[in-house]
Amino acid sequence: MTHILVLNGPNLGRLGSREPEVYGHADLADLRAVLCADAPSAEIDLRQSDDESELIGWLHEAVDQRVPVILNPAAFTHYSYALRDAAALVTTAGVPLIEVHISNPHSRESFRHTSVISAVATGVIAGFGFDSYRLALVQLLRPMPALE
Ligand code: CA2
Repeated sequence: MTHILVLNGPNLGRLGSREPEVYGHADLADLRAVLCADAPSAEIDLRQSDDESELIGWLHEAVDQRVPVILNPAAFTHYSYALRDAAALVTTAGVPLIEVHISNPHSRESFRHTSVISAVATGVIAGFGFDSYRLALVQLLRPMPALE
């Protein structure tokens, strides 16, 4: 069974409770249900932490177990070099890591326009609500074409 880690950073555990105009009304339990319904034959392992070191530990786990990652780094996106280094460990090991955002950070405050993660991610999907995660999942489940 394909195992996929869906990692969520700080404050995303509060989804559904505030700022619905930006983040919608659904919470992480709803997101887990949507992703599991999209990919019934995959093991969707959705986690959230407000703690940078816990997120880094989960990325180390992804490297060691070679598990593809969908990562919403939340505010750590914009300044955490430690999370960036851990994300780079994943992708340099040849394991895909897709950075996702519910909102489009580029249409918001200027501090959100910088991602220290994007340059080491396999790809980035932002601005489509929970569909950002669903699109990332589709991509991770696609058979990978052989490189020329
Ligand atoms: O759009 C995204 O997914 C973000 O990663 C969300 C982060 C934000 O810092 C990034 O710039 C973009 C913030 C998550 C905060 O989550 C909340 C949840 C409920 C209510 C308020 C905030």
